[in-house]
Amino acid sequence: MNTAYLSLGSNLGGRLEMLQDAVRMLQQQADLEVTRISSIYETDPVGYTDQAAFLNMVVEIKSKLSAKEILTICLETEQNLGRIREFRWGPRCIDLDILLYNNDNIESSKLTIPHPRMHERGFVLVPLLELVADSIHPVTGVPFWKYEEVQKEGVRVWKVIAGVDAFVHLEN
Ligand code: X6L
Ligand code: MG
Ligand code: MG
Repeated sequence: MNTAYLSLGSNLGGRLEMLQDAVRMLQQQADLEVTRISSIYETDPVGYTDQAAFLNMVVEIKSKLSAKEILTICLETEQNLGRIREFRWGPRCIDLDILLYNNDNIESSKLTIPHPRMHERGFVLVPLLELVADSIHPVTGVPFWKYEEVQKEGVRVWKVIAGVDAFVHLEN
């Protein structure tokens, strides 16, 4: 069994519903279980800053699938939720990125894991730290908690959720 961490983000449409629908779609996949979720954070946009604030969260999944197969599921989930890629770093109704896959270091044309800049991005790191505070970055060897200093600015807790089941059943 493999453990992976996915970063989810939305800044278009019903942001919370987008995150919920994405987690529901992941949960409905055979051979994949969403085991834990972080709190939901509202985060200032980075990269291209002239866009609406995001909701971001991180989920833990357990699966027998390969990282490549998980990537396909992430892209299909984005498609099913109607993602249209207008321009690089622009607004999106849903984004799913693979952050970690076990302690593997994967470098292929389509996939780089660990996500190369995750430890520089507060909107990724802060929710991830809720789930992996004691783990060590597979490439740098630095414990994740040591990155916490980096970028907590522009990252605010928006909603704390009791668990995966509470989240997928949460009414708005
Ligand atoms: C200089 C140049 C500094 C580029 C930062 C950072 C670019 C992040 C792209 C950067 C740079 C990204 C989200 C977001 C995006 C998100 C929030 C990206 C890709 N996605 N901002 N910006 N949440 N808050 O999910 O991550 S675009
Ligand atoms: Mg992203
Ligand atoms: Mg992405």
